[in-house]
Amino acid sequence: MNTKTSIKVCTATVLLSQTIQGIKAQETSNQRPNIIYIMSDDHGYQAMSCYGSKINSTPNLDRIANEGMLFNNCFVTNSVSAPSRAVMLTGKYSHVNGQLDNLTTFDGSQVTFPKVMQQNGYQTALIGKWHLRSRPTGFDFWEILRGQGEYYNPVVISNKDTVVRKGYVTNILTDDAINYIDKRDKTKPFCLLLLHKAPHRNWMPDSTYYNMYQNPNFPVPATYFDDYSTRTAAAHLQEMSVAKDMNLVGDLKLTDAPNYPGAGGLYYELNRMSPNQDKLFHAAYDSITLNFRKNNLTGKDLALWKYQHYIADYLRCIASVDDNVGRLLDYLKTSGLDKNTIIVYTSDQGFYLGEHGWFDKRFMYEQSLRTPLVVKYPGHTKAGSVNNDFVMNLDYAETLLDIAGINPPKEMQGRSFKPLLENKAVDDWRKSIYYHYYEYPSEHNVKRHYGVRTDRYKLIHFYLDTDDWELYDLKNDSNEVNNVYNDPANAGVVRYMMDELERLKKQYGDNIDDTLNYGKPLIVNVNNLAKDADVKFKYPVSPKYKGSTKSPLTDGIIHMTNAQGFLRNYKDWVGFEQNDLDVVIDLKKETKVNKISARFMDNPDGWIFSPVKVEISTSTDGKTYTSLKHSNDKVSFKDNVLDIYKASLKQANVRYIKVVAKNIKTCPKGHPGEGQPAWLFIDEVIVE
Ligand SMILES: [Ca+2]
Ligand SMILES: [Ca+2]
Repeated sequence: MNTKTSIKVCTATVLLSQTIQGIKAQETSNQRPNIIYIMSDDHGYQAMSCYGSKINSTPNLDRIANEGMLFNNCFVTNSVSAPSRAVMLTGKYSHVNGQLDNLTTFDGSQVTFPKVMQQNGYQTALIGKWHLRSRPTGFDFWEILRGQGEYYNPVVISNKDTVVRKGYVTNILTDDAINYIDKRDKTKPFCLLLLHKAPHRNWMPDSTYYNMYQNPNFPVPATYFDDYSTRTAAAHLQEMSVAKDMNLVGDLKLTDAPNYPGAGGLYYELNRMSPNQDKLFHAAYDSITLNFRKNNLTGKDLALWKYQHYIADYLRCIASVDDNVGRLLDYLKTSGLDKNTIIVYTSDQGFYLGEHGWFDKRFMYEQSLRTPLVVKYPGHTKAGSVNNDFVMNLDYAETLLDIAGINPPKEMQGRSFKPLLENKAVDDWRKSIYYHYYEYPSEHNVKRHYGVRTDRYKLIHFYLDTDDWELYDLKNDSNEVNNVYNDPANAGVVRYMMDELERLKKQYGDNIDDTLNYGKPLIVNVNNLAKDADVKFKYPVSPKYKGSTKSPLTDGIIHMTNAQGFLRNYKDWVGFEQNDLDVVIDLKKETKVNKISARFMDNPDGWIFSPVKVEISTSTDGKTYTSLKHSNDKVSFKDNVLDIYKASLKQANVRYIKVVAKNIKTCPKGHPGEGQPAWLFIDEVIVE
């Protein structure tokens, strides 16, 4: 062999080995697929055509199902935004990851699936609604919406800056997702979380869709006028009724009443709009408003009008999500990425679209317990598959890690459903699911509860300030209108479900007794000498917040905050819309008094402000009043301030007590409700 040949052979070998290595590298990256996890906010499965929607069509979301798998029984562990997001990231129940409700701050130091992916060579990105308060961890790139996010010209926060972006939120987030994928490091697989704000309340559509669903006439759910006759207290006391709690201006966008209580929900968005966006909005909604005023609807007709217009806006927001998902799918196809990219589409929970007369979520009933889930897993899932196994948002972390070829951390509490995606039967798959909801007292007033669901039955326990059980036979009562817990015929079923509940509580380490102590007492009884006094207000109390007892200002019940910093339930407080508090309390006879205190709420997020001035005075004849010196203690909680004015008297003889508190009148400059009516809230004048 001469030298020349030898060199040639040698070069060929090097070339060959380089080529093999190249193929290997390519194969490795082929085996490690890209992941795009798309989650919208509050998208109920009833509004997806692949789930048999009777009210809309979602051709692009259906594409994911048609090319992949649709899950008929995907459940969440705690049906509300921030907790659901924390479960998705950590693969752990709320009582383990600490995010019990929307008000706590997520502990970002804990293990999440994006972090584990990052440590295993994935580039990770987060775009959209975060809602966990703490800064995102585990992402190479992130940009999030502020708080709940805005529909128009949203504020977008990233690790670099905070900017107001021009345009409509769903379009912006999709643009950014495509832009991210386009500019990513192409040597590594990526995992992108694209978290849409839509179709969250107050359902502001993109102007492109304003003309969809004109004169809406959607089928009305069979339970829209549900009277909850077999249900326990929780269903009766909720505040998420379309007829009662949905705001005609803030939610349903009547354009002629900017001072209507609750209008702020709408004006917050309108005030963000450019003149042209505002013009387009009014062009669409002014005529709806005119028609509404002309018809003067009341009772059932009004309730139905509200349903129709709620659903129309909700679906307009979803049309925009659907089109944008289509745009992303088209981009993946054009770029060839579709062959090795998993697409997940889901929602953070389900949503009531008029079932039981409701909007919102929270309850363990089907519409909010179940969430849509469609997954495209190219090369692994038979196109158009349907799965009926019980999967949960608890499983997402482990499933995605499994798909990426990474062993999930042992501490995660779900289970990978990759075998289900591969159309394999799994004999020991779970046959029941465990649920636990905590956010109470809070918005929508849904009591705390936990429960278990099997394919046939659902057992729910409402607790904390109540002790109520409900049982549903889902086979014979799919609408969940017959609570059969007390039917002796079901004693055996109840026993079986109780056992199953105990088993799951143990399995997931949920000690309910511990979580009972999670909040401080919600109400406290105090000795109030004014308990039987006559109370006269100079200016009217708002009919919306007039307290929940006969004489709320002097009933001896004061409201404490729980660990969430909530001084609510608002309904227990006495509220004044723009009015001052000017009250005379007549003890009906001269009484020795040592101390008088007045407790106010300061919660500017709820448009409730501390009084600008307080005067406490006493009298023996009801004519001549002596003004008292008082102290002012402000007690801060997470989101609320309790503002207590206290005057000491030292055994003075008193018959009449006058408390005057000046309302700030309008929300101050820079507040989202700038110029709108401000509220004054008081819960007790304590006379000791
Ligand atoms: Ca949500
Ligand atoms: Ca009270």
